[in-house]
Amino acid sequence: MIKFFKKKNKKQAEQTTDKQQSPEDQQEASALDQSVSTETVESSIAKPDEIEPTAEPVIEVPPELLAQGVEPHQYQLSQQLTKTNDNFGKKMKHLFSIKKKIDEELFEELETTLLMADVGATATMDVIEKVRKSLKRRNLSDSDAVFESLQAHLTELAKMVEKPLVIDETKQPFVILVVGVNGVGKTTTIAKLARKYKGMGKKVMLAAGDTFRAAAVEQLKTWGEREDIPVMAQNTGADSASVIFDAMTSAKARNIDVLIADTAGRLHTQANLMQELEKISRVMRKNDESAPHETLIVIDGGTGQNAISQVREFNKANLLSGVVITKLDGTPKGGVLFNLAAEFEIPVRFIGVGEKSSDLKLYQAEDFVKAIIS
Ligand SMILES: Nc1nc2c(ncn2[C@@H]2O[C@H](COP(=O)(O)OP(=O)(O)OP(=O)(O)O)[C@@H](O)[C@H]2O)c(=O)[nH]1
Ligand SMILES: [Mg+2]
Repeated sequence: MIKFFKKKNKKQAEQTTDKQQSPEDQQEASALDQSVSTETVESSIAKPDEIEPTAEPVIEVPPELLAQGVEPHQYQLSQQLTKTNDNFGKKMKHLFSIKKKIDEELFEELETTLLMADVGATATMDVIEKVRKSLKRRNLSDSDAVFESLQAHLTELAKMVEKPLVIDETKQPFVILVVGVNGVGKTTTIAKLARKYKGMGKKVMLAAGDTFRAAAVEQLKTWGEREDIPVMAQNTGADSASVIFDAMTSAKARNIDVLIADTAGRLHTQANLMQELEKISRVMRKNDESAPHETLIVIDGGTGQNAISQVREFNKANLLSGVVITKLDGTPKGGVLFNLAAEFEIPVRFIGVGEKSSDLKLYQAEDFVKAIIS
């Protein structure tokens, strides 16, 4: 039975190019609908003893910083982004401490520091040009003014992509589709998001749309157990679009507020796998024509320039609505955020700063810039 649905799915999804539902589409949707009760298995939500719940970390700000008015969340973020700060903020501070006068050499050094932190050529040139102009306009000539101006213009750039994800409560469920290349942190980010929204009092469900590897389904189920969140899954090798479609139907029946769907990692250069993502979105629209309500691309913060080609390729069909940059705790190259901001207008929704489910931060431009250069 499931084979029949899969074949039908593929053929129809390839033929469907618009959002309107043809009689065949409706038939397919109803066929998928019927498969829910027979093919979908829900993971146990009992908490196994061996899994420790992730407690919220206690943040202790050193007294001297507390006295300077540093807030706990800002201190914590600086600690988490310390590698980028060492490679970026500290280098700049050092540069400005040894060079008090503004000259071409200072700008060159500045340019190198920005490029080394993966800020990217476009953003680097743009920011340096703006710093030069603003110093000239205000007739300033000491390097402290350069530092302040630099911070202001980087913040301006970072703010261009600051647009938090708002869960539209009229959508039930609000469906988040998570995509990206292999190993960037998609599944971990899903667990983090699930925890965040559950903590906000929402009813959350996960869909194991990565049907490629057996371990992928197990990984999501383990997170579900750990966070006490239901996971809708089918067998390895099942059609990813059908799994997500079925999960949407089930979520609707259970009044779930937020459904987050995992997908298999894929190289942005694999055209057939990229088309599969378009198919997933098309099939989701057969269930709810406004879905997915958010398509998040997960980018590994340490990827460098490759992040740009990943976003470009994944966005070819204009599917992306948000970005999550992960692993910023482990990279000195957090400047990639500015690179993405200068190249695309896609909002950065969250940043990942560790492996635990509590290690997800809402992206806030000012806090981010302060954490990496202060
Ligand atoms: N340090 C750190 N590690 C992270 C972060 N996010 C994810 N990871 C780690 O990155 C590795 C890959 O994470 P997954 O969530 O499995 O990545 P994925 O994109 O789902 O991988 P595939 O499904 O294989 O494509 C795991 O070891 C995670 O613990 C983060 O923000 N910081
Ligand atoms: Mg995964």
